Amino acid sequence: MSPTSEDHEFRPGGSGRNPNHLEDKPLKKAVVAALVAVSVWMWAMPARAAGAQVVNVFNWSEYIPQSVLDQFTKETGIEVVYTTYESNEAMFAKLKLLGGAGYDVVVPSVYLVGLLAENKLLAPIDKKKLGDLSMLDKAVMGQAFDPDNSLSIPYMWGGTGLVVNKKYVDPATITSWNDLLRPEFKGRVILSDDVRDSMGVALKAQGYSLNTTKESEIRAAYEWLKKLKPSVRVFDVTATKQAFISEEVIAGICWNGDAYIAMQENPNLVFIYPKEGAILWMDSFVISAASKNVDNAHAFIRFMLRPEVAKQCVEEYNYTTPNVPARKLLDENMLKSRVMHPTEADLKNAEFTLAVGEALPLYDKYWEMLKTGN
Ligand code: N2P
Repeated sequence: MSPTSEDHEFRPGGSGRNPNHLEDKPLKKAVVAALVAVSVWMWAMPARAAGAQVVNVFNWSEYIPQSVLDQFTKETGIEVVYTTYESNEAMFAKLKLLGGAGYDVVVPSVYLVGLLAENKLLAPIDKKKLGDLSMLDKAVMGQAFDPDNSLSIPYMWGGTGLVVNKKYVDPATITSWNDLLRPEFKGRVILSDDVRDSMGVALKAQGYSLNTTKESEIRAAYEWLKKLKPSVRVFDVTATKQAFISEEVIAGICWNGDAYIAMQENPNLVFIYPKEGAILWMDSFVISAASKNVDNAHAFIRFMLRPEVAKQCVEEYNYTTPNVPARKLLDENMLKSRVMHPTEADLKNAEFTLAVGEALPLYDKYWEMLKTGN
């Protein structure tokens, strides 16, 4: 996918202040720092072939190129049995049902790592088997949910923002999540079929933290989404790019990697980080407690950490890698893209999606009420 100059068209939001945005400060500060200062070390480490010949990888769809999986098999002789999911919740339900059996490597968002661990679904990661980890941005390592990274190794992070089609609206007038409610978008809005993303948008739109545990605020998010629902054409995460490219939808929420790709295909699309703050997430490699191929799982993660491999994943899916030397290998257009690499100002008021503990069932309850029309 080769970037065009349109990729750089970008509309940051305003500078509204949100008193609730600081909960995730360490991780957010970290990634901002990471984007600003890129170090220069080089790293390369061959993956080690292991005895058994298979690794079962359970991952988000469209997140690791087939060519990367093939290269791993070619080098190690380990076959990758690859299955995908479309949401953290679907992945969690499946792991819980099976006690993690049949899976070796999984790639949850960080807000799920604690829950997976509490449910005894994670095996410890032996960092010695991963070799040198210094290529990973220190800023995103050692976060509160896994202080010594003994359970999770960062893979990719990204942001959820607004996409609008400038054929139908002047993007200069779009600065807020609340702009989704504008009458000209009626019937042409796409929302993420992802509970924390869409509830997060509704919380941010009203100036709340997207990690709130207060029922009154979670309920207010549901009410906001209910108001928006007549405008919504589709809730989706797999066909989002296509819906924007074909102009079936003209406004909505979108992961930045998908937005970057859609913008190459349809130059009328514009990506905006709303002034109330974008939604950030980070996905990490973990090993299933029931893994029967623990050495192969480590070999796979180790392979994925090679800068040359991480670079291929970024080039294909356009999210941000915590692998510092991999960033140095990227095409200049990608490095300059504020869709892929937001500035500190773009991330003003942004928050990482973190665990909400016992409030999670409340999110699920209101999300189900919304989807079923109650
Ligand atoms: C890419 C998956 C993005 C993961 N298709 C969002 N956490």
